[in-house]
Amino acid sequence: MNKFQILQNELLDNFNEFLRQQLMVDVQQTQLQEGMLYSLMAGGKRLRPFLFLATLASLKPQQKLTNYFKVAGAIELVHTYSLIHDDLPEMDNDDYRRGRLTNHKRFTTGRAVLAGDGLLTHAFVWLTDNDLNSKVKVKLVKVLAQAAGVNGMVAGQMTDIVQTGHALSLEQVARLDRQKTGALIQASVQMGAVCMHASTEYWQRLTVFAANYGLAFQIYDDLLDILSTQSALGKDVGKDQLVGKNTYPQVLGVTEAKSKLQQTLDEARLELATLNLENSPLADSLAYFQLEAK
Ligand code: GRG
Repeated sequence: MNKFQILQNELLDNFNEFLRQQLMVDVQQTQLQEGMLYSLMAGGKRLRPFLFLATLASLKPQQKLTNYFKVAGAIELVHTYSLIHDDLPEMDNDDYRRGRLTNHKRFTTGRAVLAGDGLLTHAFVWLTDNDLNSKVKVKLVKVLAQAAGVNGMVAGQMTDIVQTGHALSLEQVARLDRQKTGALIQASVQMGAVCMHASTEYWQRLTVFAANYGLAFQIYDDLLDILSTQSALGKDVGKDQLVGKNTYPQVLGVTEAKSKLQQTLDEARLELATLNLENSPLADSLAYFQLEAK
């Protein structure tokens, strides 16, 4: 097991239990609580909160990591809201996520919109209702709101829904991915840097690491999508069959997208090595990206 996996092993059950208990205490309206819990406890990987916790662990905090669960939880609340809204009929119109009915299929669209609204809003309660100092809390609010908001995830989602079916250039795809998926991943690492009062150099290098991580995450997700389709079809998926998807593999082709992924991971690793963090839990989080067997 690597250091990132050890961290997950030690804290994942605890963190999941924290999320459930805290939400049950905080959300008094029964149907709202039910809708929020349905998606929050649906078996997500908790990648973003654990990137945040791994950043803390790598920088050796004085406090226990469990003291940061509300901040880690806030990131997961925002992520979960984005998935519920992304699945809605007027967005991606998905019936299933994580192997079960999407929130709107289970509860109606109105209730799903409100569960998402509740999760997004409540994230900022958790960010501020904790024992961290006020300056740190203000910075956390700013980093998360900017990543999730009008020049981050919401902007990426807007581009995505209006551009589907229109071919984008590589630069446009990169921008879309950076906003839609990368911004929240980047914020997760930055929020760890904020909590640890990181110097400018650490902040900048961790930001570059996280930007590369976010990009790798999206390319990897798109590649897995194609590679699983290929193995189901028993043949290669050609570039022309990917049209309208606006992904790296569509623009670059599968082979080029794989080397772009590798290059992105190398760049991420280099930033951490410069900070002497090459053997940290954060560096080990890069082991998530495994294409060899696929
Ligand atoms: C509705 C404002 C708004 C934004 C939605 C995140 C997002 C923006 C859409 C999701 C679309 C999607 C499936 C993108 C691929 C990458 C991605 C974010 C996958 C889901 O994240 P995981 O794999 O999910 O971390 P789990 O289920 O593990 O939490």
